Amino acid sequence: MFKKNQTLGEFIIENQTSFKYSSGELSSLLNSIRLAAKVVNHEVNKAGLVDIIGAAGDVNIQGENQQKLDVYANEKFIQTLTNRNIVCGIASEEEDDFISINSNDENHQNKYIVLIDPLDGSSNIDVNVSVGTIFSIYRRVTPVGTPVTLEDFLQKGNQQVAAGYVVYGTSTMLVYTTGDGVNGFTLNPAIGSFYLSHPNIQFPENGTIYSVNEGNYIHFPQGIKNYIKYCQMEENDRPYTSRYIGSLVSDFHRNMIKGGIYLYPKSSLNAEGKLRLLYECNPMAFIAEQANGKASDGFTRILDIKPTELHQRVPFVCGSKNMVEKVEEFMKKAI
Ligand code: AHM
Ligand code: MG
Repeated sequence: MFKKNQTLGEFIIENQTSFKYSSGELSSLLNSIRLAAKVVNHEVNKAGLVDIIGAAGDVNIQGENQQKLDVYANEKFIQTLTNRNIVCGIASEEEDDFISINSNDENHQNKYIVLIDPLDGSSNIDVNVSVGTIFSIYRRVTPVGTPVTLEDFLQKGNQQVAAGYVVYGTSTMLVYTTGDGVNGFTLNPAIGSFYLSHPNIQFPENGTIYSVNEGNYIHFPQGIKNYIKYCQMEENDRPYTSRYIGSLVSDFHRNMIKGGIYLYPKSSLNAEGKLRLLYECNPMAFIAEQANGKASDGFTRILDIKPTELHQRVPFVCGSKNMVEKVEEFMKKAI
């Protein structure tokens, strides 16, 4: 139920009983992500001042080391989750290997693991364009109290218990799902609290926006080329509008609200596409499905792909249901 002026903290507590494994543990975990998001947001907002207070790698006038924002965000999320002692493992797009937490402590009862892309689209920071954080939460599959293993992280996306993103845009928003719809919260920077602003977000079934890096057109598979031409054809509600920020979270967020499709296909340059299955595609696919949208690699449901490695890449097509199905139709025809 939509309550006016409800904060994210209140929403998490109120809804924790509807979660199927009902436990305060997931609530604490979401609360730590909320905290890390605020810390990162503060730093991202200062990005334009970098030349004044010191460039990445420099020492600023206060004698503190300046860090690149993606490294900073990575550290902040890992630090918050580790300090609060609520997860047993973390994998990050910024780290080569997963991190096992308290792996030598037999009394360690934490069940959840987190996968995170701490600052996606970070090449956009220098030009003051929105970036985002993406997270994904699973229950471990190995026994509680033992060190986590790779097996805990290589679960299919359909096993996610929660996923979300933070978009550091004109306003900062946190959008997440625990498998019971998608809700969005907007940060009030004066108070430092997130407020429920977008309850029960739904992808329109059809859309008129397509988001793809068309500069790579020549390298795309024939099915994708045909779909792009279809988007540009004058017929019914087409030609569609083309919008590509080059920041997955922002492109996805706009498409989910207005109706549209995001595509990062494989190409003759990137044999498996560019986006990472575990840190980017699975969480966005889970959110999309929870909002009545769809996510596919062109042929297969993203959430049904069995991962084989931590940093695996997959082609990604995600957005309004009917648009994604259209792409799948074009892909099948072009085989
Ligand atoms: P990153 O994880 O290195 O930031 O890359 C992911 C980003 C996405 O946010 C974005 O949609 C895509 O890369 C843009 O790639 P390109 O510049 O090839 O279009
Ligand atoms: Mg990324």
